[in-house]
Amino acid sequence: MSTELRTEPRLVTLEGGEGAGKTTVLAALRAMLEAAGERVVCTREPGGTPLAERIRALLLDTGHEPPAATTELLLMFAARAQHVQATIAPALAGGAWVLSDRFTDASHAYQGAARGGDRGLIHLLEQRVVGITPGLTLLLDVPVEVGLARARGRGGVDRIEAEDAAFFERVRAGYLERAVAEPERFRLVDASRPADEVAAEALARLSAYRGSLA
Ligand code: Z5A
Repeated sequence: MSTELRTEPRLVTLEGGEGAGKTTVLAALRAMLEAAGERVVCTREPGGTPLAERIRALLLDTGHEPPAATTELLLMFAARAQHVQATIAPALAGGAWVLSDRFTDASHAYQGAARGGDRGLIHLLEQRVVGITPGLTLLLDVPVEVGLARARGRGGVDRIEAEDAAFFERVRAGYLERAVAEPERFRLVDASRPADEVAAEALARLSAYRGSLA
């Protein structure tokens, strides 16, 4: 499907499966950009605005009727629509960098590849509802068993984290498929290594990318 998305060079996204270390890396990227004198907005999906955070709670809560797959998909995009309009677009317009812990690639990987959702609908929603794509996406890739052990070692499992390993294998394959399809946007980072090495590689990737924009 042809893309009608506008690339936002200062929108940088972190993606990966469970326990890949996105949250940890995000803090290092923010520190690097701020030290270089840039303004940075860190955000996450689903979430990133008060309303979108309420949608996140609905999506991840285990204590109510589980959403149907299409409901889950549409709620992810409802949260994203709000996130783009209320947080991301104003920050970019103001000249900030936006670092987002997950964005639309997550819907392709989780709702598309793993859940078996309608890929055509996901592309359509991306084009009509989101309209933008990151300039750089760091995909923190980690074997499923390693990531799950990290995430579950933290305690407290939400509705999506409770899926089985086969689901997360499909998530990983879905992300890798997207990275192969868009090599100019994605940088693959081997996230099975110690946290400081993962952060160092992510920093080097962002630094090189930022240099290429100058
Ligand atoms: N989801 C979706 O289905 N569709 C969508 O469109 C979107 C999201 C946007 C919430 O995402 C859920 O929503 C997520 C995907 C789905 N569901 N799942 N499952 P989230 O990003 O908020 O939640 P998460 O993926 O569960 O985050 P996470 O497990 O916290 O992953 P992380 O941020 O990549 O990891 P971390 O918090 O930095 O690290 C996890 C633990 O591992 C922590 O104890 C660290 O100290 C440790 N860690 C981190 N790096 C390392 C290394 N390198 N070595 C050893 N230990 C490490």
